[in-house]
Amino acid sequence: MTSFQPTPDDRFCFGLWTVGWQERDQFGEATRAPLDPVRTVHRLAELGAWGVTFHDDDLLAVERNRDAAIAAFRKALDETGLVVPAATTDLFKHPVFKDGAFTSNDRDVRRHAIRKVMRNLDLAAELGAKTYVFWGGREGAESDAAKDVRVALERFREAIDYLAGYVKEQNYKMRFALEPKPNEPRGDILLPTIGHALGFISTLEHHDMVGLNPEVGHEQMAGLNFVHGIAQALWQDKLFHIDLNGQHGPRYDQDLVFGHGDTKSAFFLVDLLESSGWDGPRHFDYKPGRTEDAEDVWVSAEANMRTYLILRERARAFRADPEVQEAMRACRIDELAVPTVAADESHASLREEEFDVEAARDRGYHYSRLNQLAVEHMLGSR
Ligand SMILES: [Mn+2]
Repeated sequence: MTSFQPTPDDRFCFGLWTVGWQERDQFGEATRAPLDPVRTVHRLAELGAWGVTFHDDDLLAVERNRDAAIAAFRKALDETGLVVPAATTDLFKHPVFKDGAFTSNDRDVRRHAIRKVMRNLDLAAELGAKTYVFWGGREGAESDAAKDVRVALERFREAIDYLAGYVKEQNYKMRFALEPKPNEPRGDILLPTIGHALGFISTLEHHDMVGLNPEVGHEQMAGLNFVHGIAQALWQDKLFHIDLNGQHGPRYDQDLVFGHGDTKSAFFLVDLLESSGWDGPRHFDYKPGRTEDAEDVWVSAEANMRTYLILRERARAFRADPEVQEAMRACRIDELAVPTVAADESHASLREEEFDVEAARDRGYHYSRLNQLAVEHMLGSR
């Protein structure tokens, strides 16, 4: 029996803002005290995590002097061996960003936002971050009259290209990952889904170094299939990073523990990541519940990793089961990998081919059996 004990080889990492979340919401004040990032680094290392990520302002949770905070954070990283695979900028908390950062109607705010990112890019590069995440939480609107969306997208493009140019000029070995979200905190956020973001990236001058950081709950808030979104991002070589968490369908952003929302989708997500050979970090972007105390926070952190490991073991068992393999062949999954038209085939050969439509109409695909096998493996009954 596997112990489901995480190790650094599993490449699990957490944002400082996840376990450090004090649980302020629209209706109530914080239920937990601020958490010292130094303590977070040590606790995550003890739990078997591999890395830690941060927003520029997260480092100042307890120590308000930036240089002192960075020095203490570095020391904790050195002591534990935890790495910093990614970092990001807080462009949403301060009231100055109330109309957005890169797309605020106020030009001075847009310039301030770009400066704030550049400053943290330097720190992220120093700490060895390979990915820089952009979540445009305030880039959006509540009124379609108040924002010229075409122009806002042009400013968004300008900012990302400008910053990508900066990274290239500084020779930082870093790529950008855009994080789509449909709404919250804005009524409507720009680049709301994986598909919108992929379309946007194709317009960039520096599109080669810009990909995605999709989050489970963000796509599910829009009623979309996260596994399909990740599959398309992988197919387009644009999955640069991933935010794992849980969500119960279209509603407010829940940021539950990974697997504590739509567990079946989580099973197929792990199956996809593992079977595709994706070698990026397994990054958790969740929030411990409002009901949880200072110790419960670490129980919930561990739960993310355990759930991933359990689902990984279940997904591997699913793939390895001869009955599943036989069921997949019966579903003709392998046939989808055969090009529809052969490379050397003439147009006439396809046009003139005889085909018995009536016989094909009656052929079943036998998906129920395969789906049930997946459910049984997921539930541990096989
Ligand atoms: Mn979220």
